[in-house]
Amino acid sequence: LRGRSLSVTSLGGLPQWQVEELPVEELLLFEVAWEVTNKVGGIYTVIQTKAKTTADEWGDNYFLIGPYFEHNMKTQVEQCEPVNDAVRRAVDAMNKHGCQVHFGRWLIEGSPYVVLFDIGYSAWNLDRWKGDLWEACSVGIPYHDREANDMLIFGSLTAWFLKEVTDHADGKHVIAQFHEWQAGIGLILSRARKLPIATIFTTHATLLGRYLCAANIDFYNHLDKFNIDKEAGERQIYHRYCMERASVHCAHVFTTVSEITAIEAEHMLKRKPDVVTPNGLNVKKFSAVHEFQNLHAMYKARIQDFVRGHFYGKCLSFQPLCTLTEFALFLFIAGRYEFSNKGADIFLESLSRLNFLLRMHKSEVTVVVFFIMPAKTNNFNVETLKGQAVRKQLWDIAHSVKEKFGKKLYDALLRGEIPDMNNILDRDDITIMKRAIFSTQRQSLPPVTTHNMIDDSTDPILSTIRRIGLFNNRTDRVKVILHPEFLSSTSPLLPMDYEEFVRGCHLGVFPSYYEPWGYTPAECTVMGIPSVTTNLSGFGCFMQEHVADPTAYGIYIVDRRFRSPDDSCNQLTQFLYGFCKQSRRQRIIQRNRTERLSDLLDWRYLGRYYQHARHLTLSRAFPDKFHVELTSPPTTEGFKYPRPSSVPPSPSGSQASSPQSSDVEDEVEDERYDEEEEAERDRLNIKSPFSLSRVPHGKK
Ligand code: G6P
Ligand code: 1S3
Repeated sequence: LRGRSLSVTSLGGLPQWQVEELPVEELLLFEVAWEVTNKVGGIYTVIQTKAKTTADEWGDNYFLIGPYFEHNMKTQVEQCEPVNDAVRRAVDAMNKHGCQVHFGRWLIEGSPYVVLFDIGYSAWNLDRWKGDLWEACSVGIPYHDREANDMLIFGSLTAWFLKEVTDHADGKHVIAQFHEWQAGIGLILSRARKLPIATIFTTHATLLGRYLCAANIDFYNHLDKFNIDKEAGERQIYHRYCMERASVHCAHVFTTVSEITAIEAEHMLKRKPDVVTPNGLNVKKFSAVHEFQNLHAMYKARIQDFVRGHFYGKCLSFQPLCTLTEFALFLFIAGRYEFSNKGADIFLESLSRLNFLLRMHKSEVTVVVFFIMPAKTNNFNVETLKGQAVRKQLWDIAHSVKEKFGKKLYDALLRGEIPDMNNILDRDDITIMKRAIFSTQRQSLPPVTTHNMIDDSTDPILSTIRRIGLFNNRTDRVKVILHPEFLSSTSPLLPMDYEEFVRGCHLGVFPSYYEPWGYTPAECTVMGIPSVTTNLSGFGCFMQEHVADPTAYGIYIVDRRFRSPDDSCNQLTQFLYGFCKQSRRQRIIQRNRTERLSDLLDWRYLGRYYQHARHLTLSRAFPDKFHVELTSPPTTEGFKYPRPSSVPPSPSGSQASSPQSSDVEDEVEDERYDEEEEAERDRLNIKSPFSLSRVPHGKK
C-alpha cells in the first residue's frame, strides 16, 4: 500500500487501535446520499455528524453528492468554485450539457464540499435513462413511482459525474460510497459502465425488513422463511427492491450499520455485509464535567413551565404544585411516526401498567410522557394554547402582587417594624388573585394532544390512549402529551429545539421493533440522559456487546427478541417503575455514568470502521496498487466498559444496577403482576386488553 504508515490512536478509556493511513493526497473520496443537505431521517445524521472526522482526514479530497433543493441550498450551503481540477471539469462539462450542478461548502462542522444535482432540471432525460437502466440490469421503474423515478435521475447524474471525474482524475484513484437504495442507481450504472472506481454500498435498513415489520409480522423468527421476491411483489416495491439488491451485489464492499441488520441483509438481500460500520456522533465534551447536569436543570425548568400551563387548574394533580420540581419525571419518545416499528405500541401499554403501579403504591411521582412524532395536523388546539396563556396570566399576577408585597415589607423594615402579615395585601390584591383562580377552572381534562389531528379518529397513538384510558385524569400518575410535530425553538407553544428538550428530560424511551441503528438513544447517551432501547435495535445490541452492565449506565435494554410481546411489555414496565423509584441523587449519579459512555459513540472512535471499508474496497478494485493483507478489520473483541465500581458485584434483584449511593439505600423490589394486583387493576377499572402479538409468517 503506497504511502502506508501506521499510527496508534486512543480515546478516553477505550483501547488503543492502529490506523493504516491511506495516501489521501492521491485519492478522491465521494459519498453519495439523498440526505446530503436534505434532512429526511437518520442518514442525514450519519453524514452530517461524520463530516468533521472525514474532512479532517481527507481535506480537500472529500466530496458529498446529493440532490439540490433551493431552500436547503440557501440555508445550508455557501456556493463556491471547485478547487480540484477533475471536479471542476466534471461540473462544467455537465452544466454545459444542460444539467444544473451546484457546488459549495456545506456549513456544518468540517465544512465538506458538496455537489448537488437539480433533479427537476434533468427530468426530461427520464425515458432515455430508464432505457439505460434496463439495458444495464433489466430493472424497470413504473411511471407512477415518483420517488423511484427521482432516484433514477439522481443516480444517472451521479454516474455521469463520476465518469467525468475519472476521465480527468490525473492518476488519482477514486472511492465512491453510496448510502441506501436511493443512491444505488449511481453505483449500478458506474459498474455497468466499468468506471475505474472503488465502490462501497451501505444499507441503513432493508426495504423488505421495514415493510414486513411494519405489517406486524414476526420477522426475526422467520428470517429464513420468506419468499422475498414474492413479498416484495405483494407490497408493490419489487422494482425498488431490485434496485437495492442490485446495488448490494454490484458493490466491491457492502456495509451496514449493525450486526442485527447484517443478519437481516443476509436474508433480505442475499449478501453478507463485509464490514459493519456502527453509527457515531460528533461528541462535544464540556470543559467542566458537570456542565451537562446544569444544562439538564436549565432545560428541565423550561419543560416544567410548559407542563404548568398544560395541566393548569385543579386538574393539575401534581399535589402540591411545588412537587413539580422534585417528583415530576419527564419521559419521551421521538422519531419517525412508525407506530409499531418504533415501539410506540408497547410503550403505551407499559405506561398503562406503570400508571397502575404508581397508583397502587401511592407513589409521589408523576410521570409526564411526551410523544414527539410528526403526523398530519391542522395547527395547535385552542385548549393547549389557552393553557399557556393562563399560566402566563397567573405568572404576571403573582409577579405584580409580589412586587407590591416586597415594597411594603421593605418600607416596614426600614421603619424598624415587622409588618402585619394579615394586612400586607389589600382587598384589591385578594380580589385579583381570586379572579385569577376562578379563571383557571377548566371543564375538560388537559388535552392528550397539543394539535388538531387530521386523522384524529384513526390515529394509532390516540386510538390506543382511548382504549387504555390514559386521559390525563387528576388521579392518573402517568400523563400523556402527544406533540405531533418536530420541536423547534421558534414554536409559540414549546419553544425548544430537540437537543434542549432531550437535555431537559429524565428518560428517553425507544422500545423499537425495527431499528437498524437508532440514533435517538445514542443522542440521549452523549447528552448524559438515560434511555430505553431494545435488543432488536443496532444501538441496543452494540451497547450490550461493549458495556458490561448497560443498565448501571442508564441504558435499559428491553428484550424484544427472545420474549413474547407481553413479557417485553412487563420488562419495560419494570424498567420504568424502577426508574421512577430512584431518588434525585441516584438520578444524578446515573446521568454521570451515562455520559461516560460518550467516547464509545464518538466518530473519532467509530470512524475507523469506515476507514476499514475504504481500505477494503481499494484492495478489491485496484489489487495491484492496494494490498489486501493490510485490511484486517478493526476489532474491539473482548473489550467492555466495566461495571461502575459503585455497583455491587452480584445482582440481587431485577433492578440491582440502579445507582446505589452510600447515603441512599433504596430497596429494589422485583415487581410482578400477581393475582392481587390483577384484582386491584379490575377494581380500578384499568382497561388494558393486551393486543401486541405479531402475526406468524404465512398467516394473514
Ligand atoms: C442536575 C443539577 C442539579 C439538580 C438536578 C435535578 O444535576 O445540576 O442542580 O438538582 O439536575 O435532577 P432531576 O433528576 O431531579 O431532574
Ligand atoms: C435508518 O433511518 P430510520 O429511522 O428510518 O437509518 C438510520 C441511520 O443509519 C438508523 O439509525 C435507523 O435505525 C434507520 O431507521
